[in-house]
Amino acid sequence: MPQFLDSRDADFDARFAALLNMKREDAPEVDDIVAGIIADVRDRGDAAVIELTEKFDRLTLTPDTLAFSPQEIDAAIATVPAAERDALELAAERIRAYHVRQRPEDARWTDPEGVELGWRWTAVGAAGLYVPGGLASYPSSVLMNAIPAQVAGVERLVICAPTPDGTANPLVLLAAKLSGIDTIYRIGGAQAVAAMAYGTETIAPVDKITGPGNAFVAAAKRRVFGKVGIDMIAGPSEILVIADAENDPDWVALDLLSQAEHDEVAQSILITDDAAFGEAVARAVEARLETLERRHIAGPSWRDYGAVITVRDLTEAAEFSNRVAPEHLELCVADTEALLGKITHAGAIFLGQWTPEAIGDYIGGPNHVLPTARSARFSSGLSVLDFMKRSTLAQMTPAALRAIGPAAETLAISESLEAHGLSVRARLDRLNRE
Ligand code: HSO
Ligand code: ZN
Repeated sequence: MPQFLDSRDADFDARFAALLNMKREDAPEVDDIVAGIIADVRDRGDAAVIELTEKFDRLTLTPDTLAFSPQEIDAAIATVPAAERDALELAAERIRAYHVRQRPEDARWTDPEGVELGWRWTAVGAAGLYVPGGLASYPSSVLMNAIPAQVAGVERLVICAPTPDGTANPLVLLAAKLSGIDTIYRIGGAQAVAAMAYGTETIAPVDKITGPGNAFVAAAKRRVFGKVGIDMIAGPSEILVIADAENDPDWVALDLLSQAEHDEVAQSILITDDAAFGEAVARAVEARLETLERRHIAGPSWRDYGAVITVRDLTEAAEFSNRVAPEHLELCVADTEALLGKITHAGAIFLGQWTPEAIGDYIGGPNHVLPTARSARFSSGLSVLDFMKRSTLAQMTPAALRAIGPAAETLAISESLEAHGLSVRARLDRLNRE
């Protein structure tokens, strides 16, 4: 059974706080091992990567076979059934169209003192995308990471995707091809992250590494941060549904289960203003759990971390949702716009009962790489901007320097930075002589 909370209950505040602070991730202590792997790859390059791949993935590679050949990629892609190919192509198109709109504008203006100011955006030079092997090897995540990079204008885009025992996922290769990936290396783990960050004889280093991975990959990304940029470290998935009684309990149950099935420590929460509806949803979840293929994952997630919260009204629902700051938020209410106006923290918001969260995972257009573990309070999902950076621009004229230069000189003197002050004064003196 999930937890049932009611905002009218005396112990509500304490129980809600406990729900917020629930520890769902038990990060294993892998940092020392990862440090060793990174040092080894930095020292010995390809040789280390090849040895570690043999050890962890039981796959024997040479520098020439670290990457898939174009023939191997095409042969694998040819096995993808037409329906899946079409679906992936539609997804890629829609994700691209959405992300094109995120391209930022440069700006340039002249202020009242005559100073020309502005900024301009440029793309990261090279990006590396990590794709996990095994259960969480999602083609949709390849699109979600690679397309924003491509739209940003990243020139070189590579993937590292481990192929334990040599088995590659053809859909991952197709997704890579659809999103403009240049090279796919069949390596994984901390060794792949180290190779992308520091480079080897065969693998050219990149400037930014994104994509999900296991504890080793996460620890490696943390360690190479600074040498390269990284995206956020993704935690287990979360969904919060705010629903009134005018919903089909089975639909809401399935939406809750759609994230519960990702991970035994995923969290699904329902907030409703109708207690009987909440109970109906909980019953529908139990009924679905009897046959769901992934019931061994979704069941524990729902029972250990799931919650049904009854509130007095939708204003209260928004308030509690904001405190959770969920990765995914569904607003299944009659007046979605009114409720949306009260929402301040959520990674991705799905409006109305015809918008299951799974649409956002695959085909809607917005990104599915989103802030977890309440980090939607201060961060956003992956976007084109994550693969770009902004240079500021300033251009003075003699008149502008006369107007604002003396204040710079004053501040420089007050900070005891003489050369700073003199760099301004030398120019002002020349103007005064002319
Ligand atoms: N909901 C997951 C992403 C995903 N779902 C991939 C299906 N495939 C994390 O936001
Ligand atoms: Zn999902």
